[in-house]
Amino acid sequence: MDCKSKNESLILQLFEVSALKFGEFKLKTGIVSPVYVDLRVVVSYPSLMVKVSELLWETCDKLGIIYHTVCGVPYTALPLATCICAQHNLPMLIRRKEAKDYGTKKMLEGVYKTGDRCLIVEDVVTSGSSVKETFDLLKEHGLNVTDAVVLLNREQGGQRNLQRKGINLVSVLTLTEVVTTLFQHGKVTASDLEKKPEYQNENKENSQTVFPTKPKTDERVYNAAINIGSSYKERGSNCQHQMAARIFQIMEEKQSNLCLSADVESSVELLELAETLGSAVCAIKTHVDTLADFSYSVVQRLVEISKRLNFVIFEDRKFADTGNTVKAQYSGGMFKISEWADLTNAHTISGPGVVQGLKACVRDKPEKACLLIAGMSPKGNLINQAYTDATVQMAEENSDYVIGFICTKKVSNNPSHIHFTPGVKLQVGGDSLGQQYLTPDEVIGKRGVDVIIVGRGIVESENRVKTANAYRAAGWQAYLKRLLFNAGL
Ligand code: S5P
Repeated sequence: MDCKSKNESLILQLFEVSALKFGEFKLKTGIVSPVYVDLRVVVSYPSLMVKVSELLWETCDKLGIIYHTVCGVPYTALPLATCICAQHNLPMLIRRKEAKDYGTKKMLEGVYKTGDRCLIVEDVVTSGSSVKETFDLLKEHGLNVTDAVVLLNREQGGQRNLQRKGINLVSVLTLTEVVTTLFQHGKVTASDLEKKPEYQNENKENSQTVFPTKPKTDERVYNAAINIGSSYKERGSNCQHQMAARIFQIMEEKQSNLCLSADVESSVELLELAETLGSAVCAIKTHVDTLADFSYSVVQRLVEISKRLNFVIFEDRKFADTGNTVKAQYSGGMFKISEWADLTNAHTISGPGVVQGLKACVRDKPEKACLLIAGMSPKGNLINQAYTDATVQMAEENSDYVIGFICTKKVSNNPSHIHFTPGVKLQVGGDSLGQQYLTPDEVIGKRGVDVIIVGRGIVESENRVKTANAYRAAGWQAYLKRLLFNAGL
């Protein structure tokens, strides 16, 4: 079994024995969290305990360090350390939580020499304070401690806090991985992870107690600036426009916030992309004017595929003229975009007339919708904050047709608005013509947008299906992580 499937089966087993629970739980730090991890129950399942200790060992074994001894952080990790030591013939140390008031009064039990290299074992790390206490005690006793291995890193600053003290923390699982896996297996839903308004304030106060000097570590900054606590599902059920509701629903159903930018020159290639990648995406974005062999039957085929594979068609026409002209461009010419595209987009440079003109074409088609361009990805583009603000205002005034934005960060606090972001690749970078790329984690997680638009990252890859699935997974994982952190973990 590879590492990923071992982790997957472990997560499912931990869930089965209620070591992972979803609800509302007050943590030791005072924070109210939707996820509670209680690994104490593992002692009641011997085969699971052995499995956990093996995975802990495999994880730290990769560091290639020889340890003389192992010390578990009391209490849950004690049996885990015991299993590791018994299986790998290593001496163990026991840290006492309180000194005996008789006898030796020792805080550390076991046989060791000054300078012995000791591995710390822990079940869950949140802020890292328990590992730190064990580390301090071992150091006081002259042991050489550089590493700690943990079953679950809750990704709430522990790793960074420990790094600052010179402790390298390695983990078998992260909370994001746990939640993503349980989500994929239908064991947890987005609403299980949502921010409960009643405990937002409580968390705000208590977060100070976790990191008194620097409340927001890099890991926590993930959520903090952006307050989009609701899931796509929740937002979809509360929005008025049917196309917005449909997109939110598709995202939730397909677990995909990926829009493929199918920038190709041949109709055959466009349809092939739609057939092969349609099931992995929530939308396919076209530039039909780049097709050398456009014919209306191609878009009819595309519509048929979109219905079958459940995605929306977004023609990236970027209308920018007077209302009267865009009206003719949208409904007429050889493309007749308003007939087949579910979604299109417009620049706001020419003022609200552009939206009025577009809207006039689809009065009898209330499902059609538009995104306004509130921000752009290329270097040196001329959009500034005032332009963005005016664009958001224009969207608010046309909510019967405008459902969101093209942007590079979240621009609107209206939860019905969907933020689509182009300029996305798995690695940051750019092209020779000014395009700039950010990662899914950056735009969904840190900048709070909803949909990643990916073109060449997928289209130019060797294996488009595999790559599209990698983008889909990255986008979805960033969304789940954002939900988790917004919930105040
Ligand atoms: O600011 C923008 C707006 C858009 S819609 N920057 C963009 O790149 N786009 C479009 O997204 C662009 O026209 C292209 O179709 C896609 C990005 O493609 P990629 O190959 O660079 O991922």
